[in-house]
Amino acid sequence: MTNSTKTICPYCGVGCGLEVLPPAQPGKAVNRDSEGNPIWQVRGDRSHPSSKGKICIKGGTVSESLVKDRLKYPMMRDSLTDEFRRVSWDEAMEAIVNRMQKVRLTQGPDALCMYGSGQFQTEDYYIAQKLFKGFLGSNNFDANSRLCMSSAVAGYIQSFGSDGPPCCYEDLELTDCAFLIGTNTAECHPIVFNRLRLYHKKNRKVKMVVVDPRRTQTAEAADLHLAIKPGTDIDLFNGIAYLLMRWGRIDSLFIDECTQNFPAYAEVIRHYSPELVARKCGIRIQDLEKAAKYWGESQRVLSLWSMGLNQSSEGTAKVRTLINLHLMTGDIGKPGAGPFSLTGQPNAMGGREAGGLCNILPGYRLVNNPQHRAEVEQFWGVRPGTIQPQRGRTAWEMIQGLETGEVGFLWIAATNPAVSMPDLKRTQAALKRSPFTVYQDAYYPTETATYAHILLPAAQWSEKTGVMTNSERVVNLCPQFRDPPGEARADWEIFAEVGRRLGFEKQFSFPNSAQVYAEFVKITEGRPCDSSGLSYEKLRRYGPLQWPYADTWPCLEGEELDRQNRTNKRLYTDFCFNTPDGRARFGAYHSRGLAEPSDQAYPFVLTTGRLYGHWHTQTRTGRIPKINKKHPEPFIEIHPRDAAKLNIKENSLLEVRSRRGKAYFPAKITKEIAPGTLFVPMHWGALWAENAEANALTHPTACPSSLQPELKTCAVQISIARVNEVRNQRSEVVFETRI
Ligand SMILES: Nc1nc2c(c(=O)[nH]1)N[C@H]1C(S)=C(S)[C@@H](COP(=O)(O)OP(=O)(O)OC[C@H]3O[C@@H](n4cnc5c(=O)[nH]c(N)nc54)[C@H](O)[C@@H]3O)O[C@H]1N2
Ligand SMILES: Nc1nc2c(c(=O)[nH]1)N[C@H]1C(S)=C(S)[C@@H](COP(=O)(O)OP(=O)(O)OC[C@H]3O[C@@H](n4cnc5c(=O)[nH]c(N)nc54)[C@H](O)[C@@H]3O)O[C@H]1N2
Ligand code: SF4
Ligand SMILES: [Mo]
Repeated sequence: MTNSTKTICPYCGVGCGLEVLPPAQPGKAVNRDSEGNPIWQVRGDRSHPSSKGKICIKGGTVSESLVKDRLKYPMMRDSLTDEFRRVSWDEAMEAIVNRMQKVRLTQGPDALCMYGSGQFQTEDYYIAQKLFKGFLGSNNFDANSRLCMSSAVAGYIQSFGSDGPPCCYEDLELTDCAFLIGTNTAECHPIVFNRLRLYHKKNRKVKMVVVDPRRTQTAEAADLHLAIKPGTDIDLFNGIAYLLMRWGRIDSLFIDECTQNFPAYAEVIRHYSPELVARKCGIRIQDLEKAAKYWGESQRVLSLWSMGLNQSSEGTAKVRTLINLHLMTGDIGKPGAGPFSLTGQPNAMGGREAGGLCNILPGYRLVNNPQHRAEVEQFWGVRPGTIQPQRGRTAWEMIQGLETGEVGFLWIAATNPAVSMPDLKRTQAALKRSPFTVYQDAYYPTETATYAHILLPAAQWSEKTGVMTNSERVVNLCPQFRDPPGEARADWEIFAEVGRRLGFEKQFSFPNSAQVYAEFVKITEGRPCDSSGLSYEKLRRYGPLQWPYADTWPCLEGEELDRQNRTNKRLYTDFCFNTPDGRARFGAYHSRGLAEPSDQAYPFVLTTGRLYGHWHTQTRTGRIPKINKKHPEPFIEIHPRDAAKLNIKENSLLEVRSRRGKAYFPAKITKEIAPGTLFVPMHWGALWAENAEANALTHPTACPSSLQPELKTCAVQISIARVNEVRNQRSEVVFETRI
């Protein structure tokens, strides 16, 4: 084979290994997309430890998305009603730096905000933290992980003393019982799911339980599907705990030696009798007992979760009540067992390591910890007290800051909030009021570009070299193998140039991304996510490596790999946690339920989520014919009984209203959804369909601890739309505005 490059897939957090080959191969016709552009060939990398050569439709088609509709040059305009004009990088940078300085002077550093993304590479994240938190004195850096993983982060920190998923993918093939909760793994983490399903099929004793209000493809494969009512996860977990306690199926030694706060937890559990729990969750008592029996009788229980838990106004409590079950039965720190959050985006994990949320600092440190701030200040060589002691604005608080005028400068990069934020009409109105918005993306048009004063063209995966960490803490080097289009530049380079132009010449001069990474790993030294032994050179030589990976580890090929395989696959194998006394904490929580339950006026609970082929707001997958063919149109799932009551037929266009807005979707009548519940995919923003935005309906009420909004559910009413009221089809106007 010629010139193949090993990298990982830039879509989901599974982080599958890819091998890419140039479009032209000897003796073969040049590989081209549907428009005739030469495109790189992609296949699974068999040597990758996480995926062993397997990939899904998204990874397999990613190269088709890299050419079309790219933003190539910096663009600028004075007001949102003007046309964009092409400008030089110099002009764009000067405008940005002038504006930042002016806002800092007149409104203070708290008026500066950056909203980034789990689609950054670690180098991008790190330089953005250094710039904002270290040199501008503003903690207002938040990422779309706020909408995604922040409840998992808060749950891990509160239960274990630190962030960090304790498990690895090998556990999928070592467990006796897997609980999949609020995760449609089959569609959203397909290669993780394939590994588990294969093992489950081969081993009849192994149990798989799926907890999801919908009968998803994931649920289809389970031994037991608990179709709980949305928002009743805590009732379920506490109900399982009740039975395990009643049956004496708890690990008293582990509880005594390795945990704290069990008595308060046991006091809460007393209230969750099977009768009550079955009624609240809308499941049969026998099924609840079966789930508890599976958990109690298994030696090794693994739980996997994703947005069904995290995207909730009690997301942290949901995560912690699940972790409680692991603590109560000692199912952690050993092969095949533990609580395992499936990370959404390809490098949301790296973002957490680099401090990429408004409440954290690099190296799994916390903004509100004086010692952590002092350590980072010293490392960056800034005056003590430079890093603000309070957390910055969350993504939603940036929107609120635009409403009040407190935010004077907003920089959005690698995320499309004009589709993905809750309460979209409010979000869009706030973005419209923004005095100055910089939008740094790889594509044009996107919905958020509509609200930008300056567009900066980003080089994306394949066009820059950087590092990404997947769900199981495996760190991967993603080398550049194509040229960026036009004048596009890597995100970290853009941030570093702003740093230099602001006068921090020395601190932001890096000859290449390898040097950025070298600085980043040093700041993780001695921390739970210690990566100080990693470098580009090592990742090139040995391939993907898992953290923790300290600098003190001997550098012996083969032997070293073997050693690392034995020691760092799992966290907490010594049952010593990252709390001051080394003990994990039980969280004692009663359930509160949905922030916006259904009622007479809004009688349905709407849930939102994903489809197998599309990626979020479709900036990439919407441009791939094979994927569009698979999922051509938005839709709303409704149970046949509800449909019959309202005389709704298959494909009837429904008007769906919440307290905040409305949207239109053709009906898909299916028993996969429970009566009283509806489902719409999140993928169709204004560019891809008219009025089919899931987030026109959702609300921003967030978990008080993680500040993650409840994007999963809201209350709605439905009716059949009057004919011709709205067209609901792929929008044709989109590309008229193409640059
Ligand atoms: N194909 C595809 N894969 C992706 C992505 C994508 O866009 N497309 N995005 C990636 C990202 S960033 C993320 S975050 C992940 C998301 O991965 P998932 O979380 O698996 O995906 P979702 O479809 O958002 O939601 C999962 C399930 O939560 C259920 N749910 C809703 N409410 C509740 C509840 O109250 N309790 C429980 N237990 N379940 C509930 C929904 O019915 C849904 O089936 O996927 C990643 N992978
Ligand atoms: N209703 C509802 N809403 C949701 C969710 C839900 O389940 N339901 N899920 C939430 C979750 S979990 C997530 S993660 C968000 C995702 O929401 P978004 O972050 O808005 O989704 P994406 O479409 O992935 O946007 C990523 C953008 O980054 C650009 N990009 C890709 N690579 C690069 C790069 O290297 N540099 C730069 N600068 N740009 C790049 C892409 O072109 C794209 O425009 O949506 C959230 N919103
Ligand atoms: S499972 Fe995720 S990482 Fe793997 S190929 Fe599919 S989208 Fe990419
Ligand atoms: Mo996500």
